[in-house]
Amino acid sequence: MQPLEKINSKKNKARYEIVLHTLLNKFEIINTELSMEENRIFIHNTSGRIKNMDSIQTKLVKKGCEPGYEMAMERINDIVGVRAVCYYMDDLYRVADTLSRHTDMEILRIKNYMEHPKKSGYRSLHMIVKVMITFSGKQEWVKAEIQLRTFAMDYWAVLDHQLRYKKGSLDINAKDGMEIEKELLDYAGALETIDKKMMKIRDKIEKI
Ligand code: 0O2
Repeated sequence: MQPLEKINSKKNKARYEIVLHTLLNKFEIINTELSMEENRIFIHNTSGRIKNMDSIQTKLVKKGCEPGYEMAMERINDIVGVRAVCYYMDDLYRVADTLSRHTDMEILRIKNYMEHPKKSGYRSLHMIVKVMITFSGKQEWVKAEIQLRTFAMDYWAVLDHQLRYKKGSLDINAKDGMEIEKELLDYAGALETIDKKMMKIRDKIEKI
């Protein structure tokens, strides 16, 4: 078994940087293409990160895996992760569909947390993909995760993520902890309702 530290080799770091930029570039291309077709912008902002070794190790342990290099390659899909925040819920499908037509990318799995939100209330459209890059003169496929969210989904997830550090010390089975989890779930539902209403308003305006 090779040590997990191999993730941080110069070659791997460069490889992941290339994948990150390739995907962020795809978002820009798609935004240009869709705004030409529909006369409006689809993607408001994008971000991306390369997962650090500690997070990879924590995730492997959580999955019950030996924290080695091969295991990370096999089980961790989001070493490279990019996110696009879009305006409306149906924009996420449109962006995903446009991405799926890129021949240098293959969709391995779609996790539709809009249709099936996580029990925390988390909503988003995740795509596990493999991206083809040319690196050191050779073509290779590298796995990555794409997260597509609306503003509302992102707003909830960012606050939830921030609160999570504080929630970490809460006993979610204790009364207070359970109440907080329930409130966050309720607010995720409320934001989903707003997301749907905003889509309706957009359609109404477009008809006028
Ligand atoms: P970070 O900081 O975003 O990197 P799997 O490999 O499919 O078994 P995985 O990768 O945990 O499991 O899959 P999942 O749940 O589809 O995606 C995890 C990512 O989604 C998280 O990444 C978060 O970005 C986001 N996410 C999932 N659930 C929640 C949630 O309840 N609240 C918030 N705020 N975000 C969530 P990481 O690796 O946890 O962290």
